[in-house]
Amino acid sequence: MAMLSFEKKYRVRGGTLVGGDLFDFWIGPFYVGFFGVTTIFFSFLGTALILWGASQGPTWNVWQINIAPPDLSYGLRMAPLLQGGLWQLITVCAIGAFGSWAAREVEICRKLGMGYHVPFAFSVAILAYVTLNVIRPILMGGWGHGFPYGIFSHLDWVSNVGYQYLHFHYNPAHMIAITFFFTTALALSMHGGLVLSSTNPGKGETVKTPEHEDTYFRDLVGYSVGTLGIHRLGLFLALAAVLFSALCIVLSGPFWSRGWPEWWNWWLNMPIWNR
Ligand code: UQ2
Repeated sequence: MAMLSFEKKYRVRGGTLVGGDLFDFWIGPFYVGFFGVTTIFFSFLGTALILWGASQGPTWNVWQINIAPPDLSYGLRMAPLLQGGLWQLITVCAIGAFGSWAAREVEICRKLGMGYHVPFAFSVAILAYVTLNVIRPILMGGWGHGFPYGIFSHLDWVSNVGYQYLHFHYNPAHMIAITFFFTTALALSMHGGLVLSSTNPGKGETVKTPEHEDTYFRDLVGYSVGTLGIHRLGLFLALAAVLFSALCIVLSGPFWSRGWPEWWNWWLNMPIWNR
């Protein structure tokens, strides 16, 4: 079915989570919905707060603009606007915007009668952000443990927190997360390469079928995960990478406050090494 006539067919009332059909309409190609309105609201307010914060700061250099969380002495209380309160409001706007976007994705899934895989995947990304700037700071007793909003400042934060645990690459959950990220890249490059190789055959050749794709990998490694399977595998690998990333940082501080190399002492202390 041609795209334009399909859009006409699916643009029907219903599937909304709140507000009935109050915002149940499209603007050009975009579905609005209640959560489209709240997405716009939170993202505009959050961006305005960032710009106002930058206007109060020492620089307009985009690399150096920084909106920092409150000092640790504020604990989990509200801080004055220019002492981290701005960071707190921007964090609320960010969560409001991300959550609204996820809810809007759910409404579109419901309209189309599709599965919720996309909002589910996006929710895992939101969880990673919330782990860094809400869950871990609460477990550590201070908003000052959140990361600052700025291009270089957030990189410095990552570096400093890494050194705080002496050598972050010894964090076992970090090791697993990296392995999943690399495997995601491997799987996506294999999939992208395979699909393009079968849909862009040489001049004069016909476009190849999924059977060719299966046969290629059966010839090469004795196994094909299949055309649906590769997408299940990709989603699993990507979500596992993000979940282990969230785990590795929430472990650091709330559940392990020494250097990560020291964690491996359980291995050195195993009784089997006694001769
Ligand atoms: C595959 C298949 C695809 C693919 C790919 C494979 C026809 C178009 C890439 C091959 C994947 C395998 C063998 C699994 C690799 C496992 C890991 C952990 C990277 O069989 O079906 O669909 O794109």
